[in-house]
Amino acid sequence: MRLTVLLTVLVLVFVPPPVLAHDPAEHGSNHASAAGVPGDPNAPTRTIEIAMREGDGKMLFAPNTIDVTVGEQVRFKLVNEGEVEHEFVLGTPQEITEHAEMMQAMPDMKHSDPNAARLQPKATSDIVWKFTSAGAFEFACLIPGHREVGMVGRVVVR
Ligand SMILES: [Cu+2]
Repeated sequence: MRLTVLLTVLVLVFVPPPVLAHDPAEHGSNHASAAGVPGDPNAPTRTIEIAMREGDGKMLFAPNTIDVTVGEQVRFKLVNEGEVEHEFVLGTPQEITEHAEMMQAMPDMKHSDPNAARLQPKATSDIVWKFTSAGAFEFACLIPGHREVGMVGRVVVR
């Protein structure tokens, strides 16, 4: 009896379920984030518009604080209202810091990750993201100098 259960468990663990073959995450970058998973465009989602702006020596996201519940999917509707290029990168504070260091070394690095977008002035872009665990996450513009003058926001998931 125990052996049968064990064998069943082994089969379940080692046979890849074919339904997962079309998981959207597999088509994107493998640069996953602990902040969650790429969203499903066909699933229910809450839209949050976030403007990118600069002026008076500051650069910012508006709003820059967002509250989300665990398991919720969010469509970030990004609008660059500024005069210069900006980006939006979502992740844990540690991921953002590591990414920022990489950007200092390679300022022209382009992102194709599902948790990031780069916008020319007046451009718009959407990121659909599902927050799967509780915690405090960040979104930031990692173009060198931008985060340092305020271009960072916070997502609290609970
Ligand atoms: Cu920026």
